[in-house]
Amino acid sequence: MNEQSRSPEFDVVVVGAGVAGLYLLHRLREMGVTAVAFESGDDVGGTWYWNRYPGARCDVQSIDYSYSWDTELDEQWEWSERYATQPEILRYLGFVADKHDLRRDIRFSTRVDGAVWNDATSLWEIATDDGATTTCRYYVMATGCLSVMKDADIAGVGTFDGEVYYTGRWPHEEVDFTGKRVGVIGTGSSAIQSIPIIASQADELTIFQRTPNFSIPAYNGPVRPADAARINADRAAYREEARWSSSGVPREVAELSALEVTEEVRQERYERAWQEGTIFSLMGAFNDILTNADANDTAAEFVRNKIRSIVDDPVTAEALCPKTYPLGTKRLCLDSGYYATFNQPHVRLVDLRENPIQSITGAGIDVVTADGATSYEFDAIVFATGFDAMTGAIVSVDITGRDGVQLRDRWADGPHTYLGVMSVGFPNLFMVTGPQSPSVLSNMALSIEQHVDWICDTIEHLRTDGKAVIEPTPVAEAGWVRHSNDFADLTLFPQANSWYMGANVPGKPRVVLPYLGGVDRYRKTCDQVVERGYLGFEVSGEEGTEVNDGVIIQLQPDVGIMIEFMEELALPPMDSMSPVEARAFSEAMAAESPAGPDVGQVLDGTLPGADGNDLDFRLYRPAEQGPHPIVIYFHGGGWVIGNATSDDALCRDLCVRSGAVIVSVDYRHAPEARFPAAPDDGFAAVRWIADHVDDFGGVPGQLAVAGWSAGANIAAVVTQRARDEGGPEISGQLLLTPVTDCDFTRPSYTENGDGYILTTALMTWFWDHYADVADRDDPRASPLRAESLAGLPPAMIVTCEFDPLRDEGEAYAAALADAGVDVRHRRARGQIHTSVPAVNALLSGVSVRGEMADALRGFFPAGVPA
Ligand code: N01
Repeated sequence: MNEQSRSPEFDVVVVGAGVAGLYLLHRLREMGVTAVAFESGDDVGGTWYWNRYPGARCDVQSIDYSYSWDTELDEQWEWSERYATQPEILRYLGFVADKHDLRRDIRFSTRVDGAVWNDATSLWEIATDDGATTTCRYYVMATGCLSVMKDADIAGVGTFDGEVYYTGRWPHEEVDFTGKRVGVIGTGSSAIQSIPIIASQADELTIFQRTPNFSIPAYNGPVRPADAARINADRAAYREEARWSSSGVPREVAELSALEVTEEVRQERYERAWQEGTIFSLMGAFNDILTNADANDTAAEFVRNKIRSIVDDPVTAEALCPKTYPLGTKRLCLDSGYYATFNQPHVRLVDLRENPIQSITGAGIDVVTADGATSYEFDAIVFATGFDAMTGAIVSVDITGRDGVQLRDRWADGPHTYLGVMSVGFPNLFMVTGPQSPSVLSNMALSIEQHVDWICDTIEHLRTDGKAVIEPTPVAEAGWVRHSNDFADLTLFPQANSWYMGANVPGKPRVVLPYLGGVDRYRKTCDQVVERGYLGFEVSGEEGTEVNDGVIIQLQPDVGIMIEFMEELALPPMDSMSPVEARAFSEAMAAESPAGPDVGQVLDGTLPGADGNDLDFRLYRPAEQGPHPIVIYFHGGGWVIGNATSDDALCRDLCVRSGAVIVSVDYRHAPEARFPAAPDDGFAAVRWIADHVDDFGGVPGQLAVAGWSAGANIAAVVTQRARDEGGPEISGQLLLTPVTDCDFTRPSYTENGDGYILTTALMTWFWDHYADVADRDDPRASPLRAESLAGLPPAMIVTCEFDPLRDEGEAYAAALADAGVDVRHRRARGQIHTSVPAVNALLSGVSVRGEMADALRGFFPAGVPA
């Protein structure tokens, strides 16, 4: 018998008997695998077992925060309120455990202390606090996202002589604060839920607030008839809609920006969201509350005004108003009378930003004041100071994977997961709703079901395939972490010191912990990983090891969404159109695109082209006082489509960011005017502008060229001609995804030839309209083929990872560098040919455009305002 075929005591060990652990046990039993769950509490419930503080409730409606896997429950269990209390939820979980006889597979009052992967046996060895070791093939951490309390990082903790309570470890026996002086530290969800109830009992209540939170009223009561009617009309359909929604709760998706409606409409929507009383309503009122700081501030100010209208004392009201982070980037709270509690005479707020805690003493809490310290004396102190969220419960166990590596060491700089479900070096270890999965940003009950299903299906797949071990590949994991961070970077979340960022725990790495792409996108991705043969996993069994390496999502998140949207529109390919149709089509698309930023002045005019024809131009002048350097810009469009105004948003953006005048000049188009009409016009325009710098408000000697795609081709050609034909002097060339060569054999044409908007077919169509085959080798068509590139001005070249033109742009950058030209090259990760210019439509291109503007500034070292 070889080591691998040794039988473990259990196929699966589960840690935790909360919402996740219970469903896992059920599924595993149905699959016919042996499983045991270890639970440190003495009953089921997990978070709902421990969080018994007064007022504890769910902040997602109970009709949503409930199991969908047992449809009988819908008939057997009726929630008494919209937001059930902790005791009711605990009863529900107990009911489910009884109904499915799950307790027999749970070892209560047993804590898992350590887990070691044995490479020889391919088994996990699980050590529990009763001294036992249990072996298993698969080890599942169903430990919850908010189960390990954060250490109370306050001086003197432990010295208080009175009663001490932690919201996350509330006693099982009733706590009565009647007649007592109580201090509460913290103003997160736990505090906000418990404070009104503690206030109703205590003689005096003092709340110590470091950072105020946004809270909205729950309007708790019976399930609203409209909600009940909706779910009862077709429960299965409702649940399915929830599975494919972004938060795990069916909701209308907002299509408008908060900034594109009138103040009246905005207020009306916010008021409606406020009245709805759900944590999703306000953030979902418009499509940019969590991505645009100005939009967010309109919602934040709405809530601040509500606080000011509820709280009588203006100083207290202002102290309760959050102002240091965007709404929703710290968990929004749902309350029942929280703000009104501060109108009661025996309730006071201590603002720790003004008077920080000095220490906890035997008698109470001392805070620092301008003239020393003030002491507050208490009979009881409640710590509502939060959790080591999302990673705390996982790394609190000594988990040792391959080669003796500890998970907590591997995650020292933040969690590394694939799909939030597994981590490299820890084979057969699964996490339910782990970091980098939607988890806490969604309806947890639903996300738990999705993860449990995925994990159980994977175990089933391995069994039927005769495989025993699964582990993500480093490439897949790194790709997922990057993708998760890319999503976070599109949002305002990184701006807050929240537990989402790990920022509430001193010393914890600051990274966005939950996945921000939404439940629907995440579910689809998990499904795709499976459909693509467990992409990104290494799977092994007695017959050997199979590696299916790869990255599931490589595009920038917003670029991927845009491509999906375009695919749904099923538009005809441009290369199936005539040039006239293609121009009309592209103009119609441009009309739908968001506008660019305001600039100081926009001026339209004409200037003479190469054959004396008029060329339209549009000039963009910065708001700052001139004169300014001038950048002559050539639009994209494959020499066939576009005009002086078609890249308006990009030109505005470049103008604002670079502080230069941008002159977007048109040129004659093919097929009416074929090669070399376009570069001839470009060169004529540059010469003419150089001769009229003063008229354009420019700085003499500060003239650069720029362009996108075919326009970048013209910019590159013009620069070469200026060098060869006696000027003008060009300070620099900014080439965004340039056409530099007529060679279609480079790998990027094959790798990215289809599916990324600009296709190989379309490039072929452009070239065919533009230039005879015999002309294409001409350096005025293919500037890469110039005899020499020496002596050209500095260049910035941007290429995009998923662009057929990527490799020729990079070849040009390399050739310029070889020729001794000062060249800066940026390959824009996850971008496509058309995405970087999409100003105000795609956020991920912002940093690239920032670098482009920096390069322009660098072309003109003196005289550009910073
Ligand atoms: O914890 P928190 P929580 N000195 O971290 C303060 C979920 N939940 O238990 O923000 C002084 O939100 C800290 O101040 P600051 C829900 O997802 C759900 O309330 O760090 N103050 C903050 O005010 C929620 O988000 C429900 O400046 C200190 C508070 O303590 C999550 O659990 C109900 C401090 C901690 O707030 C966590 O909520 C309850 C110090 N040294 C909770 N250290 C449902 O309804 C910390 N604080 C399902």
